[in-house]
Amino acid sequence: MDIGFTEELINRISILEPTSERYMSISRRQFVIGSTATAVALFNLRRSFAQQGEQFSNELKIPPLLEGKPSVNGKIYELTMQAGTSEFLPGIATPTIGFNGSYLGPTIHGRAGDQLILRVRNLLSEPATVHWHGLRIPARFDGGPHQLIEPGAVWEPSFRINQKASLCWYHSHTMGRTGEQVLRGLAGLFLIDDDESGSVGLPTEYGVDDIPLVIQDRRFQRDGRFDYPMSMHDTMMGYKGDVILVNGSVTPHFNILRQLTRLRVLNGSNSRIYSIGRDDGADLMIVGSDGSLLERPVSQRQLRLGPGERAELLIDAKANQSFRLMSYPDSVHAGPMGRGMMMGTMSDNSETFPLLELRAANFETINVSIPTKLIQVPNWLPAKSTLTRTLTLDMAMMGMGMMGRSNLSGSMGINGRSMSKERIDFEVPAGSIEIWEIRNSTPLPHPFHIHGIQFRVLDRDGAPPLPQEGGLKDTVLVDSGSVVRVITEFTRAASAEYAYMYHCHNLEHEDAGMMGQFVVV
Ligand SMILES: [Cu+2]
Repeated sequence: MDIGFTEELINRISILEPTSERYMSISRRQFVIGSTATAVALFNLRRSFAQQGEQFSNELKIPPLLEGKPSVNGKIYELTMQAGTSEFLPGIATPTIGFNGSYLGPTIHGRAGDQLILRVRNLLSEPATVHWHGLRIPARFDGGPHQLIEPGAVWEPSFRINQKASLCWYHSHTMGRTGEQVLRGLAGLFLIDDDESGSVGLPTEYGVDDIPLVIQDRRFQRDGRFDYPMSMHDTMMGYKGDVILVNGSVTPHFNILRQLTRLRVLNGSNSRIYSIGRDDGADLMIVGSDGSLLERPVSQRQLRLGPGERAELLIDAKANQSFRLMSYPDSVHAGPMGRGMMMGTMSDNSETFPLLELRAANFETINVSIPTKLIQVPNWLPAKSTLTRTLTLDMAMMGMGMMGRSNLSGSMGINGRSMSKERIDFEVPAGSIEIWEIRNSTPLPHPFHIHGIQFRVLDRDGAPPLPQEGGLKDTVLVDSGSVVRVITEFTRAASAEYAYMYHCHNLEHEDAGMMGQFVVV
């Protein structure tokens, strides 16, 4: 087993040579990798798709908006988890699962102050949970691993939205099976509006000039099924696909209808980190993070987005202009081990590939002004914090010696312990402000997520947070060897029965035990 992992890793390193081609679809790269008959067959399956994909002939799917039905107790949202098939590759049916459809789910739409009732029905043949990622709600409604919905059962959490306008999301959080269930389709968006965000001059017409983008990567087997083998490599590095889906569409295009278009991007992938940029040399204008808008727009060449993170972009287009959103190789190399033999390929995010083509129609270009000020982002003073809590992300790597601590029961953990549903890792006093210092002692980057709260990033290795991190966040990338400090106030209750989770949002790492539980009392 040890040798197998090492050999596989070395094989990959020799494969992932830099390419001089401007675009090289990952599918073609896979062909270069493939030497067995199976790989060639896979390539043949994909070749027509890859060529078609490069013309971006698929129109971007937009998840339907789900509005709540008014009732005396609040707005009722009906969600049904169901199985079906989806056609991602032409003429090929892929078995998938989703909410109110066969893949992904509708975009739940609510406003700050709304009382919601979410009626979640499970028509799958397996138990699942639904976690409301980014929502500041009591833990008993949070949908963590303790809140299994059995086949045929209905779960009906009810809570008030009490947070900033933002793009949150919902997804399976089933113990040990989150990666697989999200991969098959159990995820959707949760869009929160408020008066403040509606008055700053950003586009707000969903599907017209306010466009959600759920970015995911998948591998397919020859028969069309998703390939999720959970090999040692996939567990350690996280699952990486070679076909990109945006809202379930393969290499799609979107027709820009207005001069200003807002793109709300969710990295809904299991483990891939995207470095998003435009292929026409223009900067990206970033206006929002996970849990709020930023205080003012930020221009950057690229936007690095880890699994579970969101960002809002503003596209200022000219008529008849066409360009692509790309993902570029991750500029942050792996840790100490990565700098030597691994040449930065340790994290496996080294490819360049297109995500989406944006085509501006022949609209009338007028000088729409871009807002220079957005919102006041809530903040907490470090001096008000009562505790700094250190959380060290650890992993054991077979065949490569132990990374981090040595007493892990699974292969991944936090502070030397793998996740156990039976163990509460710590208690946070209700109403207290705490600084959490997240240390990464592994050779891989980890997107760290805390349930039930939104935080501010205080610093990265002592330096100020990235400009794109200036809004509220619930998930933050912590690179190998790095220390990231976040601060927040814990206002919502969590009992031992339904604790809050904190974990790596690389779903393979989460399923392998890089997760813990805390209560707020
Ligand atoms: Cu991780």
